[in-house]
Amino acid sequence: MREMFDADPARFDKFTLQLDCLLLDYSKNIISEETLALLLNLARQSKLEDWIARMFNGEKINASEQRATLHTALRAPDNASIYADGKNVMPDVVRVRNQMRRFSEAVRNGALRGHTGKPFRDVVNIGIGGSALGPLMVSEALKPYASTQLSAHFVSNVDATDLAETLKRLDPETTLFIISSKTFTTQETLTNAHSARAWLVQHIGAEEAVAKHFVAVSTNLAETSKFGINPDNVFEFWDWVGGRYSLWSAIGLPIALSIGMDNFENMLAGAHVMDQHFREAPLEKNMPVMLGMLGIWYTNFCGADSNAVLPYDQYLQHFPAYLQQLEMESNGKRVDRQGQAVDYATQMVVWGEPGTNGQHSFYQLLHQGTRLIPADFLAPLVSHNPLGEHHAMLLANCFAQTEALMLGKTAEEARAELVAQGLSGAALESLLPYKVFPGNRPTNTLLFDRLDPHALGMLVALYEHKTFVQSVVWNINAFDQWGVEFGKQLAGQLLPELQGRLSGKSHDASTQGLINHSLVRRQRA
Ligand code: G6Q
Repeated sequence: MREMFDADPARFDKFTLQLDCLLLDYSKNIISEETLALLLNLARQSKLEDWIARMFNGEKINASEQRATLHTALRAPDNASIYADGKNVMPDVVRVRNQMRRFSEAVRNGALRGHTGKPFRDVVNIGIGGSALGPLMVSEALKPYASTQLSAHFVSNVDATDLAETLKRLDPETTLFIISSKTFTTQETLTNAHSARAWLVQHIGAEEAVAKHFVAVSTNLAETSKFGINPDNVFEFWDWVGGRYSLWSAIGLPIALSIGMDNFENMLAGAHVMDQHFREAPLEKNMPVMLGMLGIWYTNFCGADSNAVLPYDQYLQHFPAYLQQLEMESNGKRVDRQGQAVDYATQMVVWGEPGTNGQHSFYQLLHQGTRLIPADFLAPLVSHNPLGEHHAMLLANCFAQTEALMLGKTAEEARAELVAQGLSGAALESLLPYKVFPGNRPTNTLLFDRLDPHALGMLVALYEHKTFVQSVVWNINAFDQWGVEFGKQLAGQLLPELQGRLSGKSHDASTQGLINHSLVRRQRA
């Protein structure tokens, strides 16, 4: 890369894309113009343009579940017409958007209150995976826009600690629960929901309180009414919204409650800008296509197996975890669309932490480890907290890291530094190898003006579409999740044995040993 930058002063201009408030600099990648042209040929050969059109047009591209994939409809303007199964989905989308607006405004302005007449102060979202990670990530990211009157909490884990530690600090009279579950059959969510309900009823002393303190977001209206949730308090969504693509639907209700529906809709509008761009821009000017094809380059041509996401923004602290689900659940697949096992690598492991914290821990491996780890650096140009020199320092660190990863430090440069520090002879020679940085480590940099709802919407949609681009090239279905379903199926099987109610099924020696050990030790403990 050093040589390519030296040879071409226009490299930054050639290898950047700008859309609205978002700049993607992909010039610090191990690519030439020829590499890019070849990668785009691969995208064309994979019929990427057709697949993009098929997704936006509501075709059932999620073949193993026989479903359309229309999260893009959730951020389309009210007057759009988008069809799934021959039916325009927009009237339903708009109906639920309006319901979210009415409800969030009434809670926020105190018109809607708890059983004892007090306004709500805390909202607890009970949901897991796609019904939690998106709202959690966005609520944190857009904290500067959040109401100071209403705090959002997220309970996911079936580990009672999650619920108990959350409820410990809350007043039942002013707490609103949102049970978020597409299927409304997920063990963790229903267990937490029942325990939350018991907590509420016990503290308020009235079963009727449930109607005022519980709402649900689900596609399964039969199960929500079985739970006892008033149908007026159920926010619907549809099977063409995948769990990990659902934050734009009523699954985003905790976001709307926290930042208000206007801000929520600004986020939808940002995502829509990215949707239009993805749909219309030629491949060579298309941001999600570029990010996706660079990922293909490192995965399938350079042998990389992990991808770091490094937001230089504390508000984006949950963004890597969110992307982990988005990308790894979507493209962590080994069988292609024809049901054949693939003989090439698919999704990389996604991981990351906010900068600058990561610089003081795992960046060592990025700079001097033996692995190739492409990394995405993200940063806002303006901070919501303009305090002294902080933001300039943050940006300086971000840019300095991508520069150092690209340039490295040659033996000659390291030697000159050591000489300048007064070292010579054997002392210098023995230290020298440790001071050399190979460089040529690839990064993308994504800059946005500030982390506002619009920019965040663009950013999330960018990664959604990047994920789709890669699935097309890998010829896999990004929208099913049989591995997650498998976990759900396993969840209930062992329970009776651990409770000592059943000693049925024979297990492998390890699993049986763990069960036996637990039965004995749990009783003693
Ligand atoms: C998302 C996944 C998964 C799902 C959770 C919760 O794409 O399918 O993370 O969101 O398992 O499922 P429910 O919303 O049905 O409770």
